[in-house]
Amino acid sequence: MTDNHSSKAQPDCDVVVVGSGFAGIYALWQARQRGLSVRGFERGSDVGGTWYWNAYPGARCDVESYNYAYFFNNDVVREWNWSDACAGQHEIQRYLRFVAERCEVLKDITFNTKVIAARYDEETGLWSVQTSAGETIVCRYAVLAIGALSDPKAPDIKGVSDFAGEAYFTSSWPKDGSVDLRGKRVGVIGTGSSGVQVIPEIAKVAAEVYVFQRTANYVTPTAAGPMDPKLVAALREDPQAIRRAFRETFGGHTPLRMGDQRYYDLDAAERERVLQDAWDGKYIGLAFRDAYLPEANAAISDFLRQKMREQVNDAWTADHLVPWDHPYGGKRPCQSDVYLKTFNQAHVRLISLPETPIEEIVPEGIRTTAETIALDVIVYATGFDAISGPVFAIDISGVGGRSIKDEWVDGPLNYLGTMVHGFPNLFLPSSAMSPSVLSNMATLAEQQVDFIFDTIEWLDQHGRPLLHPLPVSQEQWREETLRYAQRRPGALTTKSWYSGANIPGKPRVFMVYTGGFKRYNETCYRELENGFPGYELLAPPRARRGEQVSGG
Ligand code: NA7
Repeated sequence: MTDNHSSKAQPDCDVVVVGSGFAGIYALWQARQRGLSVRGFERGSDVGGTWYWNAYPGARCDVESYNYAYFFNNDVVREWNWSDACAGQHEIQRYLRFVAERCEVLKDITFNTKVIAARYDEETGLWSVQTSAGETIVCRYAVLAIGALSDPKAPDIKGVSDFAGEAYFTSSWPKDGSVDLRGKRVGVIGTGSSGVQVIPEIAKVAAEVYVFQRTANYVTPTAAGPMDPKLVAALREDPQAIRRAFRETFGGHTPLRMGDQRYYDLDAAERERVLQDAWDGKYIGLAFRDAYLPEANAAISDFLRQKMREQVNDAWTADHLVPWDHPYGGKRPCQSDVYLKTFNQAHVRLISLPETPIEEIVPEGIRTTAETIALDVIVYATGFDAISGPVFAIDISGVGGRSIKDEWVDGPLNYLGTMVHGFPNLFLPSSAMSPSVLSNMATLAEQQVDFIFDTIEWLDQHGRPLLHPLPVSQEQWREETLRYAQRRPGALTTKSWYSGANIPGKPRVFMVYTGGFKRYNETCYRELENGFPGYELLAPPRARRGEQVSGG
């Protein structure tokens, strides 16, 4: 039952889940498992979240399929066959559809519907969630499983709308097969993971390709390829053991390969051999056990620059494709076996924007300070307003009508990456200050959703109080996040989307908790086991005492 009245004393359902990516699908399933009534909303026409929208040619996950998957359900693990060790976008989206069907959550999702606002009502202690279809749903708990990379960054370039040709964004690539780049002159702006993946695909069919690069990125070999049958068998044997084991690790997964020697235990020749082995074995970022130490990181960065240069024939192009401004890991490294070699083709040209910046996009193409490049198509691979952007895309107001935008004017502030002071019973999985994009997002989705629904169950068993973190817990959590970031080479010195530096005017706050998955998980559950000492429990408002919704 729904209407447009936002101050109802009784909820329409227990939980609203926004988004149907990894976290959203699992949240819908968890709600049903725990006997809660739930409504899901998804702006796309199918499940998948990030893996629904980023349907550009070449899109692929840089985490191995074996790790980047659900483990909560043995049947799902045993029935699904990954065709690739690092699955592509189509396969991951099909997988998420399969899980949603298998777990019977599709019936709870309203597709093609954006959630535009979520307002907390202090009288009732309930949330009113408003959709683009004009519906308002009142609920006890709101779970915004809206992802970290779901709010595309607007291209901050003059004249974008003046271009007379076709324009596409990697972040919302048409899914109907209508894009035909054969024989066309194509300009690509952006050389992050999306650019690095899409450029070789475009070069296969386009007549001319111009790559507009502002910052070069590290590009390492991909682990894509056939799945190892032995690994598949091991996965299926005891999925729950794997699930438990992942939560005991630093990154929420067990890399298939990693170096077992320490940089400091080796001499120069041994280090070179270890680096070469790691390059050949496709685990260069984890070449040493102490790869996180600055000197080991510098050795990896230098080695990578050399390996990258070797793949490019033209000296000027090679020089410019190599990153000099940040250490390995300062920005998200890219993976591709073919990207750099693509520049050896005569019809592919690198435009280095630090030397010849884009002045403006004009009807016939892109004008830099040096020339006007005529184009039929522009592809924007310009990234996202990451992590906090998706939160701001919804008009969220809490206690006293305070908007989350105002609360986060100096950068995101929350506790354990899931809850914000002044926004009781609102949960933000995959948001700021969680292991997020620097961990295995699939494991994180399961862990955060488990923690959220364990919290909800606890609240329901304790008289349904309202829960939000104490301000001091948020401050301490932000400090802890910063403390760990300081230990990470390049984290605080690199202009990356991890710290909001890709968005003009965005506060520079490192938004990812890098204390490790194990520590994160333990901290969450310590709160729950001790009755939430880092939070404030508010008595349930009189208006909704005794209300019964579950099981709808
Ligand atoms: P990224 O990694 O944020 O990359 C965006 C790219 O676009 C990056 O090279 C930017 O250069 C470039 N960019 C952005 N705005 C402009 C303008 N105005 N002019 C020129 N170049 C621009 O996004 P992706 O989609 O590639 O990857 C996102 C994540 O998805 C990735 O990290 C993986 O985790 C998966 P910059 O570096 O800012 O100088």
